Amino acid sequence: MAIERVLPLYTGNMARIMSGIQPTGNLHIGNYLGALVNWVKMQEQFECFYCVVDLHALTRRPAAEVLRQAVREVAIGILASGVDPERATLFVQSQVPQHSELAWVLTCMTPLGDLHRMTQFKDKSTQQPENINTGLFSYPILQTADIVLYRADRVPVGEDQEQHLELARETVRRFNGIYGDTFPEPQVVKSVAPRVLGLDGEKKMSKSLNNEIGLFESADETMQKLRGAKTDPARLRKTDPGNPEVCNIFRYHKFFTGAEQRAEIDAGCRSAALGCVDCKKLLSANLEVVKGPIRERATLLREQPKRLDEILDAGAARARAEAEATMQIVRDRVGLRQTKR
Ligand code: AQP
Repeated sequence: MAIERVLPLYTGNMARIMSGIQPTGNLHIGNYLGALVNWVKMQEQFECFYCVVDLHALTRRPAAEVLRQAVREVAIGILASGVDPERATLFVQSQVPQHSELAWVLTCMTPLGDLHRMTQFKDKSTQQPENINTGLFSYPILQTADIVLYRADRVPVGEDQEQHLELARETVRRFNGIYGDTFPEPQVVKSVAPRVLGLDGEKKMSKSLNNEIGLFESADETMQKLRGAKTDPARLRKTDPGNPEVCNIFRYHKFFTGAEQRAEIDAGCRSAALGCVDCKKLLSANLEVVKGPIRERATLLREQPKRLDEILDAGAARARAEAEATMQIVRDRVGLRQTKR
C-alpha cells in the first residue's frame, strides 16, 4: 500500500525515458524503490528503454559465468517487478554495439578534467583499490552514450548519479555546439527514494556492500538480516523510549507500511510499548507483501529460460534499430563512414 505513495510521480510531459541497472549482484529494495517502482509506472506513459548495463559491470572484472548469470537474474528481477516487455524495451547493453561506438566518439570530446571531478570514481577506486581501471574512470561517458543513443529526454537516477547526468548534459551541449543540434539535453527525474540506506544504517544500500535486503529473499531470510540491523542507537533496552526519526528501520516502514500502522509503530516506539524486534517483525511481514509476488514471478521466469532469451533478443533488436538511426546521424556529423548492417 505504501508503494502507491511512490507511484504517482513523473507525470510531466516526457517523451522518452532511458535507464539502466548494473548486473553486479542481487537486486535489493534500494534498486526497487529508487528505480524499479518508477520504471513500472513510467512505462504506462512514456516510451521507455530499460537496459541491463553489462558493459558497465565489466569495470569490476567479474568472472564470465558470474556476469552471464547476473545479467539473467537482473533481467528476471526487472520483469518480475512489473516491467512489461510489450510496453517497454528491455535489453542487454552489449547486444547493442552502438553503445560502445558512441562512447568512443564522446570520449574524444570529453576533457579529462571533467572526469577527474566525478566523485563516484573516487568512491569506487576506494572500494576496489586492486582494480582501478580506465573503464572505472570513463564510466560516465559510456553512461552518456547509453542515454543519448536513444535521444532520451528524461533519465530517472538515484542521488549518486546526478553528477554523471550533469556531465551528460555538458557533453550534449558540447556536441550540439560543434556539430549542430543532435541530442536533447537529458533531464534528471528524481526518485522519491534517491538514497535508501543499507541495514548498517550508514551507507547506501548496495549490491556489493553486503548491507542489502534482497528483492528475492524469503521472509525468513529478511527477518534474519533485520535482527542485526541498526535501529535508534540511543535505545539500548527494550524499555527505553525510542525515536523513530533517527531509526533506519522506521525509514523502511515509510515505504512499506500503511499510514495507520505506521502511526501506531511511531507511538509504540516513543512510549517503549513496541520493542525493536516486534517492529522489525512488522516490517518483515510488510516487506513480504511486496517481495512475495516478485519472488514468485521470478521463480516462474527462471523456469522459462527460452522465454527470457526471446524477450531480451527482441528488446535488443528494437534498441539496435533506434541506436543505429542515431549513429547514422552521428557518423554523418563527425565524418565517419557509414557501416552497412
Ligand atoms: N540504495 C539505493 N537507494 C536508491 N536507489 C538506488 N539505486 C541503487 N541503489 C540504491 C538505483 O538503482 C538503479 C540501478 O543501480 P545500479 O545497479 O546500476 O548501480 P548502483 O547505484 O551502483 O547500485 P548498487 O546496488 O549500489 O550496485 P553496486 O553495489 O554494484 O555499485 C539506479 O537508478 C540507482 O540510482
